[in-house]
Amino acid sequence: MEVIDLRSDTVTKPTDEMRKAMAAAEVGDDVYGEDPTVRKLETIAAEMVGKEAALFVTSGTMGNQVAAMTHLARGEEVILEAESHMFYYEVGGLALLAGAQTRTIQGEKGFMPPELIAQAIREENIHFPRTGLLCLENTHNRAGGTVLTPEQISAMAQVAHDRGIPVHLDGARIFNAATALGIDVRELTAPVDSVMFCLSKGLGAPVGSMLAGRKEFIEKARKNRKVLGGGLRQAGILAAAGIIALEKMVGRLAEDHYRARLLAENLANIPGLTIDPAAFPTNILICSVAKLGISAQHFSTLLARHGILANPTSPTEIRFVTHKDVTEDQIKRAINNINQVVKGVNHF
Ligand code: TLP
Repeated sequence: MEVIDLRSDTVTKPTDEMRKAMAAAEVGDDVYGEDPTVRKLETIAAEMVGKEAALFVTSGTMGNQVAAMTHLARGEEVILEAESHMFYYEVGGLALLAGAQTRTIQGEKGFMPPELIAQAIREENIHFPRTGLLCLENTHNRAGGTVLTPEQISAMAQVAHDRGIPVHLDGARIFNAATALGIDVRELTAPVDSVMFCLSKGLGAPVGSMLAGRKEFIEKARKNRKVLGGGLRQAGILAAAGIIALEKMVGRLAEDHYRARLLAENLANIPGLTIDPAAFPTNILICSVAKLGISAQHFSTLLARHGILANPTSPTEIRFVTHKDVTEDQIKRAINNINQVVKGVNHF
């Protein structure tokens, strides 16, 4: 049976060009700063997001956590959106690794009203922790790949900067955001102090993410990466694929968005499923199965029997993610199979 994997863009496999570049990569010991391919990737990455320096890390989670460890002193408070990846999906790393206390704000599609951020920032008081960091996420995963505009990012960052608080951007899918807006990614990264973005999601590299920021910040971050066991040796093998991800794969993300739109519009026509296609501007869709009268987990199991893989994100919602390894034809077959599953559930 053909399997169409819509669980995540993390499932993408490296391209042939990446595999060839990996095999041919010039390497050295990166802990000594001697891997030319890693250095090249870090230079390209920093340039692309308009920052002084960048650091290759093994995963998005590591990039975010290293950023938090580098910005924060232990016992400080970090402000972040209530559904953000750093709060929701990073295994409590902010508490465990950065020793930080979290203060969440319920946002709207990832946007936190600046006045709520201002209210959450702590005054000086002997009882209070110091607010040490504001984190943003673009695109916002749990909101369904929603996009923050440069104006929204600036408005949020400004409130923190006015009080001397740095801003970190979880930009795991920042190139999806820039693609959806039709702007240079630097417009989205200029207002923040540090940004993490992933090579191994829609961009197709097998492993790795980048953390970018000012030179001194990245030097400190390099040491924090080492603490976590992330000081890699001949990592040029991985960086070689990352370079292709940045140079060749950004331009095709619009295809993933187009396919997500096609899928969303068709799901919207299936009675029993609820989705507003206009709410999902990039490659992530969240669809409610509440009207079907079965749990999202059960629906996911039924889909898997028809070769469609998709993850539940709540008891009533299921997430579909498009990516380079799912063709337009496969999306059409997925629509057909999803329809069959819904018809099988009951009167739908
Ligand atoms: N997200 C994964 C899962 O962890 C949920 C996915 O399948 O979407 N920031 C954001 C916004 C992310 O979506 C992710 C991964 C990360 C950070 C972490 O990246 P990795 O998986 O490389 O640690």
